[in-house]
Amino acid sequence: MADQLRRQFQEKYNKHPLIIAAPGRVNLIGEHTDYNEGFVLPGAVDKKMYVAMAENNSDTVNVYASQFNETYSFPLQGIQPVDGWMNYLLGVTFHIQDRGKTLRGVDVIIDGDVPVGAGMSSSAALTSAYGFALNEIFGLGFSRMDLAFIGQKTEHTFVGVMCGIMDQFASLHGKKGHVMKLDCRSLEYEYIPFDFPDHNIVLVNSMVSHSLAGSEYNVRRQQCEEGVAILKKHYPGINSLRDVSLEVLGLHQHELSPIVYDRCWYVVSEKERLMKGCEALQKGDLTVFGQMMNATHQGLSKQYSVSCTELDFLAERAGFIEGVAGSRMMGGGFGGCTINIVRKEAVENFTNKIQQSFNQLFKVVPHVYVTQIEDGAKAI
Ligand code: GAF
Repeated sequence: MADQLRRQFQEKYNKHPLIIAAPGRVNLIGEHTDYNEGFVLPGAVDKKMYVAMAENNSDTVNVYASQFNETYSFPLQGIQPVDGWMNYLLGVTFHIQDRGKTLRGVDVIIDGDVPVGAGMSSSAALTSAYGFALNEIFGLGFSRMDLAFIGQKTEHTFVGVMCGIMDQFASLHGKKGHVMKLDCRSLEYEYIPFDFPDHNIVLVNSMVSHSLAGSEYNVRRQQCEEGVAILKKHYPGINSLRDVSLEVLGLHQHELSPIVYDRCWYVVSEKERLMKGCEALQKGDLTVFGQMMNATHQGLSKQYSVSCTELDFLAERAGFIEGVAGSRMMGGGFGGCTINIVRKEAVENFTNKIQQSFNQLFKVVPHVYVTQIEDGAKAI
């Protein structure tokens, strides 16, 4: 990919670019916990977004998006949100300047193989790669965490998704062969080896693009905040669902609407599940870890209502296929992929079976990605 991009850049702009690769992510467990100040357990994967960039001695950013065969140019001043993929670049450019940094014009090519709308955070990979490239070229001095916040702020203010920090964090901090246990309150994190040579992390794409995700995602976040506001009246020390136990939640069930109660119940139980899951992972116990994943799917589907028929089918069907330790929908939901932990020698059979039965029912063959856990954003 790097050589191809270099050639393409040379042909289009007649210059040598800096090339940054930033990965998409998987999340083993801890879903919809990041914006509730809980823990998450993501890892960066071998599907990446690439940004090739060089200065152009102007005040304009010129972008060519290979995947869409589209070009887009914008001046560095007066940036406003628009509709479309360029919003991610506009947002990052805006927020870097908003932090008092001076940019000059650049020529850019973007490309990548993170499936869009598949819940593998192609957008975080793009904002991370683009921000990382600007940081390098102009010596802006941002840390990886700063770049993650710039990407997150872009989602909030230019895209309108009030996401947590997990995706941007994972794309920028990933480490080959490791998942990251991130405390989304303190932002402290620890690398945990994902050391299971006999197993693969296999993603199955429901082929439903998560277009509803934006608005419904924000609604979930508001419902969690509504629960917190009610509980806070009794316990002023509660600042997020991170501070709530199932016991406290149960005591005040009658004060919460049934929907808000269900949403909070899911998040609080997911928080506990993540801790048990991490322990199991560290002991090398994929059986228990898989049970946690399955329970997460049930919670996301029933109490949190972010699944869909296709994802429910994939998670349930996986449970009947030999060699599968656990399966659940992954990411924001309403489409995208399931994540499955599958014994290596069973992957081929798993792929055939899940594709066949999904195709029978939904008349489309789901894409299957056998992923490796890789390093975060870097120059290549
Ligand atoms: C999306 C968001 F971007 C993340 O911040 C996270 O909340 C995730 O959904 C759900 O765990 O990927």
